[in-house]
Amino acid sequence: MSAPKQQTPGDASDYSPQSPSHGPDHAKVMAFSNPKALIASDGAIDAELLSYSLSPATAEMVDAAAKDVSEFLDKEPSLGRRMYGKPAFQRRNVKFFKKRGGRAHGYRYSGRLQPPCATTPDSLQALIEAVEAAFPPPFGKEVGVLVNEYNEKHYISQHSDDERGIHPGWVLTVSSGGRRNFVVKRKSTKATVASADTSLHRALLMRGEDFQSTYTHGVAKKIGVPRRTSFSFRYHETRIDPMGPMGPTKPPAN
Ligand SMILES: O=C(O)CCC(=O)C(=O)O
Repeated sequence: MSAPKQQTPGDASDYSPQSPSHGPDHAKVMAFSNPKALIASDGAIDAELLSYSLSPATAEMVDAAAKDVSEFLDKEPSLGRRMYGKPAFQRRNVKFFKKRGGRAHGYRYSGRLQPPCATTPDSLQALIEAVEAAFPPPFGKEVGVLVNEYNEKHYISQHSDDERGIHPGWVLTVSSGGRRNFVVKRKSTKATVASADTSLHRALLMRGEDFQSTYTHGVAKKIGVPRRTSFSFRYHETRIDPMGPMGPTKPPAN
């Protein structure tokens, strides 16, 4: 049997959102509550997919932020490389945001650094603050958010979020709009281990130091559904250490 894993920030001891300690009904007002494991850790592998309930106020905040960020997103931005002889571009609209006054450099994925948007709308600022209050980042890191907006033909291929500059054991994806399936597959077998309807599971936490090395996740296209916006919150380093342990790995194909 393998030795118990060492705890890292974001491990089981601290995945419960911080709750106000007073008031009879505090569960009702908690921004994120009632975590349910859609994928459970099995003892040897520290990797869980947890679905959180959103409070009504948080759900409203997410929907407002989805509307407010749309104008700032890069529409199907280039991947800066060619595939099958043609310029490759991302099959969705994207932008990285940080909290106002924050120091996150940006989000490095697909071999490129997405710098933070110069504007963080009020609704998104409130949402980042709610996430930070519920899931306080470890020392030296702060919450940043990659927004992905999908029309019915948009998608994100199966991939892992194991690039440098982020904490590898904590990624929270919060959804607004059209119903999609957030699919998690085991890397070794390609078997699907979870397929979460994002209109029912609006806040999904990929937690655990083995999650990204064990699984891939992705969202397939779905014709006929309304636009969906996702907010992928991560704990970002406030500077990127090129010698750090989280070197770039295989990016999503698009
Ligand atoms: O839209 C989603 O929920 C997935 C986003 C995602 O996989 C990512 O930002 O890496």
